[in-house]
Amino acid sequence: MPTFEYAPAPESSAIVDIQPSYGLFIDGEMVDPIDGSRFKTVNPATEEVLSEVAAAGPRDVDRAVTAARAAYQSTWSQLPGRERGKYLFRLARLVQERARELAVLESIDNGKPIRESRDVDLPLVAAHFFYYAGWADKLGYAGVGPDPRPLGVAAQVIPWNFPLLMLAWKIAPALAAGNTVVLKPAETTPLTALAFADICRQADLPPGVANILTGAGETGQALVEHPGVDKVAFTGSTEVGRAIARSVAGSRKKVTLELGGKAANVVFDDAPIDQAVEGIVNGIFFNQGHVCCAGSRLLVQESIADELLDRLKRRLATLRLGDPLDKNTDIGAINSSAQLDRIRELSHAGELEGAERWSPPCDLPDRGWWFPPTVFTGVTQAHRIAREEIFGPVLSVLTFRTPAEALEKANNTPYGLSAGVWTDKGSRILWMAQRLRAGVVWANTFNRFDPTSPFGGYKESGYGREGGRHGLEAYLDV
Ligand code: TAP
Repeated sequence: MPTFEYAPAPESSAIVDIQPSYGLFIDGEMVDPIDGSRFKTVNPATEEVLSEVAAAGPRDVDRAVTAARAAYQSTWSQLPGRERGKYLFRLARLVQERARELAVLESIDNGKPIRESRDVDLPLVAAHFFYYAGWADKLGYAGVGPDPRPLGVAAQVIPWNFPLLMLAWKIAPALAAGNTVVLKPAETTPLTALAFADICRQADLPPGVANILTGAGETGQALVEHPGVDKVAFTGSTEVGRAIARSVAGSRKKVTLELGGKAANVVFDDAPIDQAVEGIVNGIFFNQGHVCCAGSRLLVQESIADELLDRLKRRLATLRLGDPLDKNTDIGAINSSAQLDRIRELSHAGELEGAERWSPPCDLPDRGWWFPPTVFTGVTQAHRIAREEIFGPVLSVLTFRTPAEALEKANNTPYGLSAGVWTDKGSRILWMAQRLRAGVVWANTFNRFDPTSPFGGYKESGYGREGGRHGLEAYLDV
């Protein structure tokens, strides 16, 4: 097969203006942290320091929660829904207007390819604000009673894999429902949340309605444990989710947890193979596999396994890894050296346990944090790489003979966030979908998101739903 060389097509970073340092966004203003602590945020593709960002301490958390409470009582909860909706529409339009700048900033701070931040993350961010803007004056029709009330102040903690998109998933429904928020972005990806703070000012959002506190895990902990908080919304690892659930147990706080996953992507022998190969690639190599609902376990029917793996490997050899700002790039940088260590450690465990490791020929850049697309075959259900979330571009392949065996293997996981089914038969899709213990089941596609669709997990993948009208319920007193 001929291979084509691409000339580099770098997106310019001139559109972003990264400040040498940032404060905290509290009560509509950027302020310095009380104890003056700061940390660095780094470009994972180059290891260059991008900026120094404030680390919020307990007193800053208190200031932010107090500001959110005051804004809740004096303005936000008093505004008619249609007025709140106007602000949300304004935020949505400003996100769209500044989409290119935000996409470049996201790729620089996170390492994800510009193609993805530009074509997936940013359109979905705007879509979430538009969608929930439309709900703000229709809460009585959300199916949770005729006159639902907001909860108050929401503490929101998000991870680094989709920084601005997770912010949108959290802030848009909370504000539409009449709550005010204090949000903590992940330590390694604070910059787009800080750009969003600027958008809140541009939109003239009343001070204190949305507050952004940068910081590490301790800031998140102080925020979710603050007694002035009415609602906790967390997306991140199962381990931290458990600690949060324990810390708020017995309090009046309402909690939603969106945690990890180990999704099965199940390919039957009657599946359209080329489409399935694209779905497998999108399922696990999109966003470097830093996706909670990634299709990290491929379950393929034994009779087509050899052919499917052949085609998959040929396809993987065409993926381009490198500069996240190059529009040709398919696989960007791993977000942090800590995450790279974890991916390496689990991949090494896969080899030690006897699975066969394969990657296409792939030059890794000298600087930055990178991991090539990797496939493990000969994986059994007992292997760590079949059970633990790797959160990287690593696919574990298992085979099955019958639908019942596929189902049994797919459900044999402590997680339950998502799953995929590839088959020509509608009846089989329905049979599988009814039996798979997963919050989202994709049929002949994978990793599709829409603000109208609820998303969330079973078992160790957490509880509560985000997205759709179900996502409103989590922010309403019902
Ligand atoms: P975590 O280490 O859990 O971090 C998530 C967020 O919680 C970060 O902002 C983190 O701050 C903060 N945090 C850390 N310790 C905390 C504590 N004790 N109390 C309160 N907040 C605390 O996860 P991660 O490594 O960033 O993200 C990867 C995980 O998130 C994966 O397991 C993935 O599956 C899951 N995830 C799930 C979903 C959904 S929707 N289910 C979506 C995306 C990611 P620092 O960044 O400073 O550590």
